[in-house]
Amino acid sequence: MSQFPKDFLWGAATAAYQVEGAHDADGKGLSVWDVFSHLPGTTHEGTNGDVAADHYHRFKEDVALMAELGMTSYRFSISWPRVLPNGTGEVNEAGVKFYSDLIDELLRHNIRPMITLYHWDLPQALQDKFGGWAGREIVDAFDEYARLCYQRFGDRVDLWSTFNETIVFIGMGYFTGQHPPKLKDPKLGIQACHHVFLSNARAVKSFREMGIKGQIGFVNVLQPNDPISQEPEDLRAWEIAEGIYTHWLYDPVLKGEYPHDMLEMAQAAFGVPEFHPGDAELLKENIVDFIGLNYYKREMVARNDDVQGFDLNTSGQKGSGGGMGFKGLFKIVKNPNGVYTDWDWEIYPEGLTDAIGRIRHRYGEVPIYITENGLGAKDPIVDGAVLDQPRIDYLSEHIRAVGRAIELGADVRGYYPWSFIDLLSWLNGYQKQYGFVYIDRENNLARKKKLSFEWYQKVIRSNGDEL
Ligand code: BGP
Repeated sequence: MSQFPKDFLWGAATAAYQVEGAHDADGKGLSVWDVFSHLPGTTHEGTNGDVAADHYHRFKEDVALMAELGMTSYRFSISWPRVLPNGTGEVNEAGVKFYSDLIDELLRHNIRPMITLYHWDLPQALQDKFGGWAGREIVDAFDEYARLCYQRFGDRVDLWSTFNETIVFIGMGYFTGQHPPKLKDPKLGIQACHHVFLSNARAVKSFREMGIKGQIGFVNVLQPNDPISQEPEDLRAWEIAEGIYTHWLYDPVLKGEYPHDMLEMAQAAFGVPEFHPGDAELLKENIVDFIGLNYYKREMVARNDDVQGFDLNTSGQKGSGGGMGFKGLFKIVKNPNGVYTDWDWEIYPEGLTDAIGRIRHRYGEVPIYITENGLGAKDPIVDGAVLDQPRIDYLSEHIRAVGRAIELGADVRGYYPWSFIDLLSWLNGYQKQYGFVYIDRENNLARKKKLSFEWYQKVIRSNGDEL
């Protein structure tokens, strides 16, 4: 008997910049990623999302494949500059129509849409105008954008999330300089992150004021960190890593306030976040309905006297990255007993059960969706067939881990592997594949079902019994 509830959602996920392509079609404005990815040296071999999977033009074919797969929900994001080319003001009706048609097509196939409002592709116009997330004006701009989406799509869509993985677009955008706007300015980053929390709260408030029928949540990376030893310095480093990766990102949206210890540390070190009158109340009064969890790996953490920066493996050659950490706080080290992907991500399914437990322990019984989970790999092709058995092994172990969390009482309502189809990996190009559907980039982006496609079909049909 399956542990998964009868109405459990079996989905898959994508994000606009990574899948749509059509980066300048039909009146779309530029996003910060359209600009950043064209700067020399920013991404793996200069890859970008100009064409991506061309989902913009082929969404009907893709939705038909989703239906064949048996998906009951699809998580995708809206490209803000596609609907508001300047970030605010004039609406691009052609962009609105694309999403409207996509939603209708999904509903025609009984696939429930889950919309992410922000998956990193900020309108470049707002970056230029007031520094994007660093400017307080972003809170009004995001609210205008969110209201437009609720107004146009809220009659047909009842699952929404405001943000995807703030730790990544703020951390890599403002602390390590690997995403736009390419800054290494922690003070500005902490303030920009505050504006994200305010924007979330305002958009949640608007959602409720407008009476949209449905639920609105926030999507975070779920990354259990474990200390490499029980030495006091490693334990302290681990506490700080947990404070940053988890408490800082989850508390403001689930408790409506910052973790006090971390807030004191940030204010002592940098004098931010700066609160305006009303900020604390806005956060407190608008906590989200659910939390979306993106789980890929855990990290082992140690004291750090030497490493500054995050030298990522973006090639898929094991061991090609370098040190990762913030000097004086913590660093990420390899687990000597761990199993790793070619991108040096630890494969650790039990971490998913544990980390859900940690969330319940800190925040109580909040509804949970697993909004991303998957294996990035260069899939083997044998006689034209894409034999991605390692992905099947990875996903089946992780679905078991979700099942165990449910047995332990967690309110997990859906599972969305990353990704439905092969798409652009932000810094790793098209060689890091995640999809159930392969795209032949040599043959007019033809779609081809992988071995995992058939396997996931069975999983869905059996409601998680056949893994
Ligand atoms: C998450 C993002 C996704 C996706 C995924 C895989 O952080 O929300 O957009 O890219 O990670 O990461 P990567 O493409 O770096 O392997």
